[in-house]
Amino acid sequence: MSELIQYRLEDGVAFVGLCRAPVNALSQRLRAAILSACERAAADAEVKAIILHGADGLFCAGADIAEFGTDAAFAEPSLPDTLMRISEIDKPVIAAIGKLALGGGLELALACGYRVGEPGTRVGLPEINLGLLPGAGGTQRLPRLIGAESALNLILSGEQIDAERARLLGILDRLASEAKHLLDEAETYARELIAMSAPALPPEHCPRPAEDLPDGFFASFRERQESLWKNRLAPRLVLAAVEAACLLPLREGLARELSLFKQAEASSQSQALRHVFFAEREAGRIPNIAPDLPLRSIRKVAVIGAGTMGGGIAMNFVNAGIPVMLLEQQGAALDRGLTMIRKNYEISVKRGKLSADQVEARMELLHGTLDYAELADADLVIEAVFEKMEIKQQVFRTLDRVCKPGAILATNTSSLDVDAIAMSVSRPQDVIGLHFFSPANVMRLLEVVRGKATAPDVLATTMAIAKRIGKLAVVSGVCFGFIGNRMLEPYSREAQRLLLEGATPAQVDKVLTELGLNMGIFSMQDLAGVDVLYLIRQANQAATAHDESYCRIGDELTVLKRHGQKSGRGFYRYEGRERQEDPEVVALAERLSQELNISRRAVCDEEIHDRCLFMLINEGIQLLDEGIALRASDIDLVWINGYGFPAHLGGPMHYAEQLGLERVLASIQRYRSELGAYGEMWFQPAPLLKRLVAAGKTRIERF
Ligand code: 3H9
Repeated sequence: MSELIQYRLEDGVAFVGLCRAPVNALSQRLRAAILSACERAAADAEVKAIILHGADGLFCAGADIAEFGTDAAFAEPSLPDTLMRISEIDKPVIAAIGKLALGGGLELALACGYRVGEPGTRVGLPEINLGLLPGAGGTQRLPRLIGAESALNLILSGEQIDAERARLLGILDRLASEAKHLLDEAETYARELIAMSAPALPPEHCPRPAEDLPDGFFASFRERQESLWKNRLAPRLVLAAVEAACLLPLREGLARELSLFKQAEASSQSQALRHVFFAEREAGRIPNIAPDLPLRSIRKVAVIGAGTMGGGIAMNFVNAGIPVMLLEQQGAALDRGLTMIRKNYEISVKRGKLSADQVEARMELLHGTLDYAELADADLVIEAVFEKMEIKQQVFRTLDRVCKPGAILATNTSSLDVDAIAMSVSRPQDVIGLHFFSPANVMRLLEVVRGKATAPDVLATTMAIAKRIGKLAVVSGVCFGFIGNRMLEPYSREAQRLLLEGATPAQVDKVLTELGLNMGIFSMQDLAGVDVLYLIRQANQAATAHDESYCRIGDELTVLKRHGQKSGRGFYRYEGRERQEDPEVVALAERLSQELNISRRAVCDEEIHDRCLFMLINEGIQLLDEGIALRASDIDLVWINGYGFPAHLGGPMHYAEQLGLERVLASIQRYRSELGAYGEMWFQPAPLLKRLVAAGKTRIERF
C-alpha cells in the first residue's frame, strides 16, 4: 500500500485515508493510490462499505494544479477514470468530508454514493477561478444531484459554501455533530447503510436536471451574461457543459465535459490564472527570512487618522477580532470617523452580510482617542495622516516617544520615502510601510514596504498579520510610488501624451477595457481625482523626469477645476454616473498640441496598446532589476489586485511573456526612433529587458 494512503478495515467497513499533505491534491500518484485502495476494498468480500476521508482531517482541495499543462494532468489513472471506477463499486462508498472538498475533491465526493460533512466543512467547485471548469464529473453529477440551475450558479461563482448550505442543497446527506466525531458518525452511517442493504449509488435526485427550467433557459442565460463575461472563456465552457448534463446521458455528458475541460486547460487564460494562483502563494515567501522566524505578537493595533483611509484600515483589524485604538486630533473628526465606520457596517447589515450583533461586537473592539498616550500599549501603529513628509515625520517623532519598545510603527504612505520617515525615529528597525489601497476595508492588496533598516521580524510579522486580516501582501522596496504607483506613472504619462498626438480619452480607455482592464486610465484618473494626481506630481517632481508635454493635459484640467468625477468634469463630462466624451477636452488637447508643436494624427488602437502597456511593463522590469520587487509575479499581483489588470492575462509581466519579450522590446525601440526627441527621452528599454531578449529568455526574471 502506498504511503499516500492509510488503509484499515474495521468490522466490514474499510477506511481509506488520503495522506498527501498539505491538502491532498490529487496528483497522479495519489489518484493511483486511491484507486488501488478502492479496488482492494471492492475485491475484499469482508468489506461491506468504504469510507473515503482525509487522514489528517482535511478531505481534498482538488486536482493537483501544478500538473495542469503537463502530461501528468491526465496520466493514468486520470481523475475522471478514477472517479468513474469508484462510482461503479457495488458497495456503498461514503465520503467523510473534513474541512473542505474543493474542485476535484468535491467531484471525488460526488462519485461516492453518500457524503457526510462536519460543521466547518466548506465545499465548492472553484475551477472557474483557474480559468477551468470541473473536469471530473462536477458539471454532470452535480446537476443530477441538486438541479441544473443551482449547479450552474455554484460552478460559475466558484463560491465555497458552508456545510449547512451544502446540506440544504442536497450535496451533503448528513452533518457530524462535531469535527472530532466525523469519522465515527460516518461509520455509523455506513453501518446503517449496510444494515438496510442500501444501494451503492442511491437513485439520482434530479435525473432530469433541467426539468424545472423554462424553455430557452440556456440561450437567455448566455445572452444575459455575455457582457459580464467579456472575453473570458471558462464561463462559456461551464455553461456548455451544464447544458450537456441536461441533454445527454451521464457517460456522454462526461465525455463532453472532458473535452471542454481540455480546451480550457490549454487556454492562455487558464495558464495565466494558474500562474496567479501560485504567484499568490509565492508572494508570502521572502528570501533570507526563515519561515520559522519568531514573530512579534500583535494583540492591539492603533490607527492614526480617522479619515476614509484610517477608518477603512481600522475596520480590517476589528473585522479580524483585533482591538483598534483610532486616534484623531479633533473630537469632531474622530466622531465623524467613528460614525462613518458604523455606517459602513450598517450597509453590510442591509446587504445581509453582517448581523446587527456582529456590528456591535466590532464597534466594541474600536476605541477612539485624542491622546497619543493611549497608544502606549499598541503592538502595531499605522499612521494614515495627510500625505506630507513633515507631517508624517512629526507623527513618527511622537510615536517614538509614546510607543512601547518593539511596537511596529507603520506608515500608510502611497508615495513618500519610507526611509526618510524611519530616520525621524530612534528605532528605524521597527518602521515599515503598509500601503493600503482605497477603500482599505475592501481592496485586497497591501504593499508592504521594507525600508533599508526594517528588521526581518518586523517584515515577517507584518506579512503574517496581513494574511490574518485577509489581505494579499506583496513586498516592495523603497522608491517613488513603490511597485504599483511607480508603474502607473509611465502608463498614465503615455496615455496623456497620446491625447496630444490625436487620440481621445474614450479611444484610449476603450483599448484598455477591451483588453479586460476594469477601467480605462482616464476613467481611473477621474475617479482618483485629477487634482489629487496633480498634487502627487508636484510633490514628487524630483523623482520623475520631465519634458514640456509631461502630463500637461492633467495639469491644465486641474487649473480649469476639472477635478474628475467629483466635480462632474475631468477627462470626461459626467451626468450623474454617466460618462460622456467632452469636446472641450479634445479642444484643450488640440490647443496644447499646437502650443507644444506636436503634430496631431489618427492614432491606431495598436499604438495605444503598445505605448501604454509596454511602458508599464518596461517599468516593471526595471523595478525587478533594481530589486524593488522580489519577483515578476509579485508585480503581477500588485497590478491585478490594485489596478484592475485582468487576472486572466496573468498581470502585466505574465502578459509580456505571453506576447513575447522580443515583441515588447522591438515595439519600444520602434517608438524610440519614431517619436523623435520625445521617443529618445522616454522610450528607453529597461536594461534587464534587453539582456533577457539577448539571452533568448522567455521569462522575466532577474538575470
Ligand atoms: C480541479 O480540481 C480540476 C478538476 O475539476 C478536474 C481535473 C481533471 N493543487 O493556499 P494555501 C497548495 S482544479 C496543488 O497556501 P490555505 C498551495 O500551493 C483545482 N497545490 O493554504 C500551497 O502550497 P505551498 C480546484 C495546491 O490554507 C499549499 O497547498 N481546487 C492545491 O490558505 C497550501 O495552500 C482549487 O482551486 C491544489 N489544488 O488555503 C482549490 N491547493 O505551501 C485551490 C492548495 O507550497 N486551493 N495547494 O505554497 C485553495 O483554494 C487553497 O489553497 C485552500 C487552502 C483553500 C485549499
